[in-house]
Amino acid sequence: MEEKLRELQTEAEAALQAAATEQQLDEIRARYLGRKGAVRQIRQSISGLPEEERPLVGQACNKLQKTLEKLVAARQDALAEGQDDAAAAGETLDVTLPGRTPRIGRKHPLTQTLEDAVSIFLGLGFSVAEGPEVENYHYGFEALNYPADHPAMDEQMTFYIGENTLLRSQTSTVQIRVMEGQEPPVRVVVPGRCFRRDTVDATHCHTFYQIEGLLVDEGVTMADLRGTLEAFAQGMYGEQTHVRFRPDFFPFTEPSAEFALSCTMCGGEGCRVCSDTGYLEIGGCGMVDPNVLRNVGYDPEKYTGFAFGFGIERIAMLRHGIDDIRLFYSGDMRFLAQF
Ligand code: 2NL
Repeated sequence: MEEKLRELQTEAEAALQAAATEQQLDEIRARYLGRKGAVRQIRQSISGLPEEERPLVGQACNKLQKTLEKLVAARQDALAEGQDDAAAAGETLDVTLPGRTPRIGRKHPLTQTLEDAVSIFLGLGFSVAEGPEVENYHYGFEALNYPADHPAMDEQMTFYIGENTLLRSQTSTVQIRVMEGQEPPVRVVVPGRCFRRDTVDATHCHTFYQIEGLLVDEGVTMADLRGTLEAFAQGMYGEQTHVRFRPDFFPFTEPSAEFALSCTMCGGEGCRVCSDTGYLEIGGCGMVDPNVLRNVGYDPEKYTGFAFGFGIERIAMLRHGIDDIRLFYSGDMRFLAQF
């Protein structure tokens, strides 16, 4: 029996020495020291031994159990220490490695152009107003002097969320809110996102950015309008730029004009960008219709005003030579990283 105990010890020592993980160590512990382990089995066989051998074998079992418990604990410490070392080795900082350059973001090209445009108007004495993208019929159309049967109000052109709730198709809704809230003089520009049920192509998108301007005071004329737009055009594209007005129609201005700029690419000579016309159509403008002034409680006999509106995408496309509006909304970093 003593022989057997010695063999067991030798075998257990070898197994412990070979244990490489906590899990293996647990298995070995169970095999020798567990409830069904080898030491326990020997203890259970003691009752079958001759009377005089029993105490000796019992003592030997106790000794073996203690020895193995110590060896298991020692091995456990060794393994834990080894794991700490391995973890520490993984965290080593190699200061000779080249650094990782963080990618620096930038403003979207539309944001850049929008901010530059706003900044020109701030320089001309305008302030900035903003308002909701979800509007109602009153601000979207009624206050702007749209007749009840105007096609722009049709579901074919405007996104409706409810009977009386729609996505604004221009930012004029905000100018109405500004005028309702104060007396003249009013001098605001309103940048913002607008929505129209347009089919998406190289020059149209259902979601786009606009800037509209509004100035109402005593004695305001169309010459003030023209001078303002020319100052903007020259600030954006250079001193050589000039403005062309042509008659147009909008429900909210009378008279109304389309405004174009001398071509920013060819200077008016004629090129592909201006389709050989020498001009680029940019937006619309006019003198605020007396009905609109009356709708917000202003006296059209006392006050006159001008207003204009244009898309930011077109301004940015001309600035950077971009020929497809969809690129702005593609999220393609190869495009965006150029600006
Ligand atoms: C265009 C034309 C325009 C206006 C916007 C306006 C606003 C009020 C009163 C009168 Cl509250 N007018 N805005 C006037 C003329 C043209 O936009 O082609 N936009 C892209």
